[in-house]
Amino acid sequence: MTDIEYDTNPEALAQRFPKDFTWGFAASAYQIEGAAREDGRGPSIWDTFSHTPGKTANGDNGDVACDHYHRYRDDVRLMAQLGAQAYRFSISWPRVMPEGRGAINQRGLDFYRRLVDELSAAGVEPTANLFHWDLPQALQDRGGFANPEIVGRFADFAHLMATRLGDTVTDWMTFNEPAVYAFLGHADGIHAPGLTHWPTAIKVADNELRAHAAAVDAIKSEVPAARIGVAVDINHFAPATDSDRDVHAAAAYRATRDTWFLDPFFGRGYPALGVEQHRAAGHLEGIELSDPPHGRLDYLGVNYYRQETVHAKSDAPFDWEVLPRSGVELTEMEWEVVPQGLTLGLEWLQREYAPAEVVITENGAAYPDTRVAGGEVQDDDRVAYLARHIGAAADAIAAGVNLRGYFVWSLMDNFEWSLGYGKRFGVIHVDFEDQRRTPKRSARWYQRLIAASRR
Ligand code: IFM
Repeated sequence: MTDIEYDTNPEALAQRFPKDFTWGFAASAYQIEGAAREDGRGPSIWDTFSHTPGKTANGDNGDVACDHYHRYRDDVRLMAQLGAQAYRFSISWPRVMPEGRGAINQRGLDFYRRLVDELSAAGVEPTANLFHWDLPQALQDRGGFANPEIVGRFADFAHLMATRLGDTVTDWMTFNEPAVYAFLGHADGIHAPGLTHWPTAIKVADNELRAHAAAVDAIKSEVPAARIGVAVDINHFAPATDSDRDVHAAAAYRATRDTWFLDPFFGRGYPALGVEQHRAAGHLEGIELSDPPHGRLDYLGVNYYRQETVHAKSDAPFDWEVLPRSGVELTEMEWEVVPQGLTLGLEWLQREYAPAEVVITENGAAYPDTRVAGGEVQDDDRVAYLARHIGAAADAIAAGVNLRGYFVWSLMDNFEWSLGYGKRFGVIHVDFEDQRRTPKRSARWYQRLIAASRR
């Protein structure tokens, strides 16, 4: 795919978006909050996983992270100074329900109340995400998302949060990247809870879809005007060559991963190609699949980062690998930078599913951030990445996609899961020794774009 040049001038770029387009910042609880054992918070599966030797780079964990639990006021102030119109945060389930069911932790609820009040006072619209992977350990001990009882538990949690925050929060997300949670955590074993059993991963995915539907009912029963979405991670799947094998492998990869969630969310049940591939690979052993309920999405959240180039090793199901294509620019994650993949992905979603609205709920990049001048990180690579992807988003709007908002990932450098603190995605630099926050050049660039969008 040939890359397209985009204007990196933020003022020019802003003019390509409708005036009521929303520009925001995104983060998640375990990655930034810290205060892991404070004020009655219970342990999550990420506490367990990150404290298990060998599971994360350098043994890093989220015990302190960005200490956002104590510094949220300063973080909101900084975000507001940068012009944020919206902020997407997640709620730590074990902070508000330490065991995931039963007893409620008022001090945990108070934290989120203070956070949304602070955001409102600063004129920043909150988007509350219910699940960004930090399941209460006590629920994992009962089988976690593989146990169907989770559906009711999740609905109870959603209902609790709707009753406590629904007067202020209109925009909700049920799950962030349900495929990553199900498959990286239960089949690949590289995320919490660290399991490597495909049939379990399939059950987890199924219960996520059912829990989503139950949570929609629970939230809407309290907050009828709520706008509820989900964030799926959609990469651009490209066959390594034009061979039938590679083309088929790329299609099969998409059907077993992205459309495995998208089709049910849009009321179509599981995709036939995905079922065929999972079944042939033995992933459905002992499972009677039935189609989950319609997701009734008010908007579809899209997390886009990269192209994934799929090489078939044979014709066998799941016998493929994703390797960077030679000559393609990479981020520090070794992710292929292909902005046009975002345009194509958004156009495909519009054609295929016609979502009511689309919001880019994450987009951003990790870079080493070693160039510093005048105390500010000169992250020209991140500026170029953002400019090209925001340009690609504007192309999608021009092509008819009903895109309503964009959240940069991430507000600040944070705990990048099994990769620890080494991979920095923030537009705000965090010094993890003293917790000092310093906006990078990319934050200043984004600030100019948001300011220009208001003119
Ligand atoms: O940091 C993660 C985030 O938690 C989910 N989406 C991808 C980001 C970068 O890997």
